[in-house]
Amino acid sequence: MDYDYLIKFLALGDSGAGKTSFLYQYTDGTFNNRFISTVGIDFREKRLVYRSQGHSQRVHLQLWDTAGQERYRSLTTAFYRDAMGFLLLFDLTNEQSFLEVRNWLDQLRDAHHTHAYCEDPDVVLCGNKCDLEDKRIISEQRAKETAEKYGLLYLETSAATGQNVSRAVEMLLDRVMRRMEMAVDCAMLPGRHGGPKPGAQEANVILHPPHSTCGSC
Ligand SMILES: Nc1nc2c(ncn2[C@@H]2O[C@H](COP(=O)(O)OP(=O)(O)OP(=O)(O)O)[C@@H](O)[C@H]2O)c(=O)[nH]1
Ligand SMILES: [Mg+2]
Repeated sequence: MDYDYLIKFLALGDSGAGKTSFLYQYTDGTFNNRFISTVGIDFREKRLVYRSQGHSQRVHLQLWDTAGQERYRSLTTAFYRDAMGFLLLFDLTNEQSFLEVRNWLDQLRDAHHTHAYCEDPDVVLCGNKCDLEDKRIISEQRAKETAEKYGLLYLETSAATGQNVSRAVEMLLDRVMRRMEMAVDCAMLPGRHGGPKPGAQEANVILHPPHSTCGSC
């Protein structure tokens, strides 16, 4: 194993919003104008180094790409429980895809009680296709208000030009890594299950792919 963390993210949102294009842009730096709708589920991978407070961690990112089409819904929602964070995409030139954001969040919440890592996972909302400014229907203000209402981070992205694509993934990674660090800190508090006894020396924590990333302690 030549990485410190295996992190699983999942992209969701309406068919045509640009999930597959976004992930290809992120992992390969390429973009294809042709629309080949995803059948079921797919994934892409990327290695990166996460730096925080002077430490470097080697991260293996697994990016699950779900089909937006309704007919695959029962298959794709089964993958929600293993994801540590979510990229929720809508198309800035398509009002319906924006209105569906609420439904996608409801489906995420339905999966919460069976979620393997956390009851309240981190979500970055991406208003995609921001390169198509002349076709834009959803204003940045409107999208930001929605993101705020649902407690999501928001970025305008373009899978075509690459604008904010890496930033969206890195923002999500930062949230997830902070959550994990908090979970470890909580576990190490005196008197907590698995933590050092009062008076014990501070332990050296070696971090491996987490089993519990929920930072609410
Ligand atoms: N101009 C522009 N076109 C985009 C962008 N992202 C995706 N597209 C185009 O939009 C279409 C749909 O993109 P996909 O990435 O296949 O959409 P998807 O969300 O994966 O769709 P499903 O697999 O059906 O759920 C394709 O023709 C892409 O080339 C973008 O940021 N800008
Ligand atoms: Mg797709």
